[in-house]
Amino acid sequence: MNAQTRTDQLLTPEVLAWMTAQAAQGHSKEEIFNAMLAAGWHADAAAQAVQLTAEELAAVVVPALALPLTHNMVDAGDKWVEVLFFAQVPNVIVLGNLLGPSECEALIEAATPRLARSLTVDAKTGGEELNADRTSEGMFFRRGENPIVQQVEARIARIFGWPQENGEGLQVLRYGPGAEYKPHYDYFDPAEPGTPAILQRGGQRVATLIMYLHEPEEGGATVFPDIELRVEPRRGNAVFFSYPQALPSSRTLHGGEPVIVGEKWIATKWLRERLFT
Ligand code: PD2
Ligand code: ZN
Repeated sequence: MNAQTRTDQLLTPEVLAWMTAQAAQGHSKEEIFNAMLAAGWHADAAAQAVQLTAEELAAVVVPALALPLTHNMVDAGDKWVEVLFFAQVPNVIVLGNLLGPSECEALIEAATPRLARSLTVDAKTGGEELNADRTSEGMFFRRGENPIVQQVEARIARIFGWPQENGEGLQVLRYGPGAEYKPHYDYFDPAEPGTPAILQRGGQRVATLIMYLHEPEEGGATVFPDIELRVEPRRGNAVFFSYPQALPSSRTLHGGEPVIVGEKWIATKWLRERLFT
């Protein structure tokens, strides 16, 4: 890119041509975005440009409901799962009966001895840090770690048409009274210095599935402030949402409200663009 495009921050034909060529060479939108940052673009302008060209150059493929609906149910192979809520943009789907009670119990039992105060990925370094916005305890299963995990991962892959290999290991979280997860985005912020290192392992997160393993007596809803959606935690149910671009305009800001009475347990599956190792 030449100096002029850097300083006026406009999507000139030259910039579009450069972006088209980058995409044709197989560079991801994150790589194009990072190259633009390195060339002196402001993060907002680069994000806007990447968003526009992503639509023009190629449809961004993200996980989505991949099975036909029959009376609001999908045949997930080993069980029927109910679609309780569906929004197209952002794509948010609430599923009923994704997990059976014994699957929820088995996941809780296997996770319990391994719980530790939750960490989040530190966007500055790519490492992990204690986060005051997240007052739960958690653990990660390895992908395919045990038969229940395998069964759940296979079901998720079928329903959302996304390779199991592109998924992170299942994370189980336990929230006691007062514990919450303040509103955030699940994608890695492209403007943070630690993000390129994180993206080396499977690219961006493109979708989240939060499965409720145990419902509190009061509190603990998952909320999406931008779309005024509130999902009550019900054992066996789940909420899915995708974010084709790592931008606030994805409107996937979401949080876990404080638990008031009882315990809330969830299992979260984050889906990446590519093979997650
Ligand atoms: O527990 C929740 O409701 C919740 C809210 C926001 C979980 C997550 N994010 C997550 O696991 O990313
Ligand atoms: Zn989240």
